[in-house]
Amino acid sequence: MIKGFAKAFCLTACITAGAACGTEAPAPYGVLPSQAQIEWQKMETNMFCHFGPNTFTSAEWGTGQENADVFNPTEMDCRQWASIAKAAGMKGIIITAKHHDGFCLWPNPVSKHTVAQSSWKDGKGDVLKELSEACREYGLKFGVYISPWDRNDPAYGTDEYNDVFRKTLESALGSYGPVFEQWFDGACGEGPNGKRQVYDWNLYHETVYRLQPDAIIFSDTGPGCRWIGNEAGYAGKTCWSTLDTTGFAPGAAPARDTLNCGNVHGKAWIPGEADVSIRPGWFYKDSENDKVKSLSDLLGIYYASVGRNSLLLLNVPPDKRGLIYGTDSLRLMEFRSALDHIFSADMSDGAMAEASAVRGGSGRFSAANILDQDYDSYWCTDDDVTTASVTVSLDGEKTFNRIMLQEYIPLGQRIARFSVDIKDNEGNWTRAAEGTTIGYKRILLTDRITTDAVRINIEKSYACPLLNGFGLFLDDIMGETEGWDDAGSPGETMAADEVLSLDLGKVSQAKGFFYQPKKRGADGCIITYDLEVSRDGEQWTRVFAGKMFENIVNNPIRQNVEFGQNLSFRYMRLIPLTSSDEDSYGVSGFGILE
Ligand code: FUL
Repeated sequence: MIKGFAKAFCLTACITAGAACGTEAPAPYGVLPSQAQIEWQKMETNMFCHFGPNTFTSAEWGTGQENADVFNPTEMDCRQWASIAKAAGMKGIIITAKHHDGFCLWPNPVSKHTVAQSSWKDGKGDVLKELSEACREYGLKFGVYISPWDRNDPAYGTDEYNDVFRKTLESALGSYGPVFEQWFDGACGEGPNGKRQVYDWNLYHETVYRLQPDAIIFSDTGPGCRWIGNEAGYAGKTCWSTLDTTGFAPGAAPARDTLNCGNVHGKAWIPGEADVSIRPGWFYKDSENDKVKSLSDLLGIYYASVGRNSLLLLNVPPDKRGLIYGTDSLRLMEFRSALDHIFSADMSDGAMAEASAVRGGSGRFSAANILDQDYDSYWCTDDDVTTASVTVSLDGEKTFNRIMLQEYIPLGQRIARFSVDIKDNEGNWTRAAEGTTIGYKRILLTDRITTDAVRINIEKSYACPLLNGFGLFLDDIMGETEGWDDAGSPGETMAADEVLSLDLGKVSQAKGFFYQPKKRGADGCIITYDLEVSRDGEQWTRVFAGKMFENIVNNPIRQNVEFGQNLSFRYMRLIPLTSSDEDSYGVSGFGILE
């Protein structure tokens, strides 16, 4: 990138203005990120790997009763995962070291349900060892997901379990080198004894920080970073990195909308992390090999996560061989090359920037700083100036449809409203885009624009604004508009106690059924249910009683449920027992699996 011109302009401005280049930097505003959080935010995209017994049983939530021998990858190669992640531009990998089924991918001495009890590699295998080594080899950071909810551990639901879990953390976090992120799932379901656990979060956090002082602790309330409130990978268009957590805890978090947008003036710095799977489910399933997200899905997710002040944690689940499946790997490569293609040509290269106000008139804080490649140089105004604009004169006419802005977050997140104007042929300014928060990074999607000048207007900021990055890009792959939030939710809305019925017209054979809630779980989804079938509509056979759609609330995708054998019937009815919405549930599909 040629941004030297901007630099030269900065120096000239400083000298000609005769300004005091020694002007002091602004004081920090509000709560601030830690150094570890700043480094974490700069990672931008990481890979998630869901791997464990569910990989082999096609479950989303294992029961914990699976035989350890179920886990038997035939060709596991963590170097393949790492090389793919690296080539995809990911900066780290987080592995499900222990999911809700309790199975540990490393020989955890305090568990009897681990790789050591399996016949995989004669009980001598250790996924965490292999993956942490592969990450080191490929220059990636290594992180772990360790679920406190454990459907296997006999102590789960008793005080004793908190200590078992502490030892589990010590074993996983103390044996494999640096861990950049500890992923805590807030889920708190029943253990094998039918009891729920009262989690000792203070103990867990203290244990993580003792062993990994720089680790970012993820949960739906942080403290290191927060769940973005959905498993579809999108942050709010307004996204504060600050959050109020008083009175909340992991698993008892603020409303999803709050997690999605954060709290303005929130008391803690807990930036958003958007997790989403490249497939419908979190674990690998043969049946989803043709449902890997498209390139434009992934680009949409990127803009809605990284482009909205969040980190993207993209799940790419290894298959039964213990390898990343070809389609997923190919899609990641397409994703990377698309991002490289879009973001390597910055239409603001060679531009000049001039601001309506510059702090102390100093070159140190001049507008040109938004055009250089130095993260720590920024434009800012005097303390009492909270509205200002920066005009960027391009090096000739340029065409773009993505506008990227960065706020210098080490001194706090301040900007609450901004707009971007462009100069038309007659020299008039017209509005091209507007937004609320910026944060670490904001990417605005616009129609294709051709112009030679752009003006950024900071319209509301809680303290003098600081911008350190700006870019203009042309995405000729995904199309022009955002589309992301606009998709409707086709389907029906049913009363919560209404039975879903199906008449196949004649007696037919089926190996299972499916239920598909509305997009993004609109109007609620059925969580637990009974399912009955009948040949004549009079005599009914109950196939399932009190069964649960696993993880449907967080990830409201089509649920395929197999009967375990072929059944012949003409009528089928799904009787909802509980729904995520008290009054209703949505349905966009209900049918048989043939
Ligand atoms: C959820 C879990 O219940 C899912 O199975 C998955 O691991 C997802 C990332 O987090 O809370």
